[in-house]
Amino acid sequence: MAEGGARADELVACLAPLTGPEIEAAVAAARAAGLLPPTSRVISVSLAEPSRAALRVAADRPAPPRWAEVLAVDPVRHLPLEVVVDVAGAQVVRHREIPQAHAPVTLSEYRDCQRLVRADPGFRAGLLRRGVADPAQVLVEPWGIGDFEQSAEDPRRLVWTLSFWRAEPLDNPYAKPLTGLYCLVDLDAMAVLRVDDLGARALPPGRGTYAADQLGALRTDLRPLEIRQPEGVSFGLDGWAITWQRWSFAVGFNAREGMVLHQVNYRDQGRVRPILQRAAVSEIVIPYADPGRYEGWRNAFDIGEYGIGIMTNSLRLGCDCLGEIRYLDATLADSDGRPYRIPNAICLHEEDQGLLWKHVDGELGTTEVRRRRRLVVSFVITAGNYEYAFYWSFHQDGTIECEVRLTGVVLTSAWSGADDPPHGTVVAPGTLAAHHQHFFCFRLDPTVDGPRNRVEEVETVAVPPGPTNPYGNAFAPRRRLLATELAARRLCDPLHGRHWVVSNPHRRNALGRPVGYRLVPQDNVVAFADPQSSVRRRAGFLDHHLWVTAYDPDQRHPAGEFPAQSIGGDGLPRWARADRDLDDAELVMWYVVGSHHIPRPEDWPVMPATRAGFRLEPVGFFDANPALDVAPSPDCESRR
Ligand code: ABN
Ligand code: CU
Repeated sequence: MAEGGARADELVACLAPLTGPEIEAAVAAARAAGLLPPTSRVISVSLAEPSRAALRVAADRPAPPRWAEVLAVDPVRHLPLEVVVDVAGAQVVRHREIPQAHAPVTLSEYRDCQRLVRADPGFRAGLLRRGVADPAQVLVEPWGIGDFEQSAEDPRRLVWTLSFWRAEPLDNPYAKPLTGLYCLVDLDAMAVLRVDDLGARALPPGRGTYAADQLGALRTDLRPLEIRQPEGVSFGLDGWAITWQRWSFAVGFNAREGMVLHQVNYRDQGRVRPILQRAAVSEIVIPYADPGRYEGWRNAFDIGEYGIGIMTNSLRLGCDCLGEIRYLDATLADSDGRPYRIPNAICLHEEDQGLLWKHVDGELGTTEVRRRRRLVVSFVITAGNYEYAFYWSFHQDGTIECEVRLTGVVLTSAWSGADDPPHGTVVAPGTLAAHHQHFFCFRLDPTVDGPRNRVEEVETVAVPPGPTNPYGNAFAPRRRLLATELAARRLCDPLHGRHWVVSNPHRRNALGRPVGYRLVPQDNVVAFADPQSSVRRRAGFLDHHLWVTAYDPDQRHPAGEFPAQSIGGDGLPRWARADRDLDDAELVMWYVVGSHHIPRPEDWPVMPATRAGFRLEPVGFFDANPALDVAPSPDCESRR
């Protein structure tokens, strides 16, 4: 760092999420400048993150100023508004109105829409036809309408609603789906446009009970399992900056993506080596397979249409997280632009994860064995019926692991047809859970030992038998440079061990090879909806599991900035058409992982968590096993 440059801790601080006073100052400045009309509703107030270039020049200049991005919707003019404010100076830096875009649902709109629908006479008549007298017992879920029902020129913000009945106040509402009763709501005018009653179906008889205090006898044969760290945790937490073993990184949080990781570095023999500039889940989409009227519209974009930061849970010690835990609180803005806190939004803890490495030398009679410990940073969201828990883990061998656990309650319809319906599973009497898929698009900004990287695809092929392979046993990895954006749109191929290596052509390890990290897929699946279907057009990123793009600070979200009601084509498919050069460039990798869900009775009434994810593993980044110097655990000194 040059004289006068920002210190590392100042660079981390400039990526920290906005504080409550900063949110207040930004909204006040936007209002004072007349850029937030009184009728406007605030969607989010988030840190306007400095670009990679701004962070780079800060190495020899003061840290970039903190800017807030105030995103609001003007429901009268049907426009999203964006105001960027220099927080310290209370100055508007830039602002824009975004025509032809539909803003996501705000927190207040979500609740107001529920109230509105419950009070609607047409909806109430539909409830009565289903034997439901009290609308207060009805759960109403506003769902993004996509490009159904509306022309592209129609600027109104529409949602449609699904509803479910709590027959008793503490019941699981998804046990009584009010199938066939749908409302179309104009969020801007906050008015019910239409109630469609396609005919009542008999409600399932069950209650879908899962709460401990309603289930009766619970198991009593588990003895306590305690996780204790009597000398405290081994990680350091300084504001939003985290250090553990050789790792350092900063945590961020925003209303749209939830938790974000910044500046993931590894200290290697005194040298701080960058690996990722940024990592976050950047879109979630759930295409459902039921072709029925309205059922065929279900395909939530939980990030772009709502925001998963605002869906983030407050975690509880001993419940969500076990052991010696540290939490970070999140601060977001409500629809009036006032800050509010989500206590314990992010959980940090260490975990013993079994073996790290071991060898027994039979002749010498020696055993060397090391336990694997990892640092886990996590947050959990509730998106209507589902929970998604996101875990980012840092390992002692240089691995970064990202795991999503999917749990919660499957989305249901009332069903009186065949026992073996083609598009779903009967999970309980009269209760149909449609087949569906959950896709997560992760955005990873690699900086493997420096800002300029390249990505190669590696897969293993059999060598044809012949003079160079006389025993027919040979096989070899094949590497192929993904040189441009169109060439870098790839699918997984687990049968050939396909993975992608991001490397730095300017830095070599002790063996003379470029240093790299590989993105290793785990279970994955293709999207089955037709390529011309609404959801596939709007979530064009589903066409491939891997995309690599040239870094552009304005290309942030894989289905576009405003996927709500989009007609499709924006985001990754559009950017990749530029076919920019990716060799030795500032890159962004986008990994799309699908969790395929053909529901089973065991998923009812609440799903045991399933997993989806990927790993980033060093490949020639180090000269040898970087976890060699992990000490044996106290009970396990080397044995001779
Ligand atoms: N999964 C769609 C959704 C998101 C948030 C709230 C309700 C429903
Ligand atoms: Cu599912």
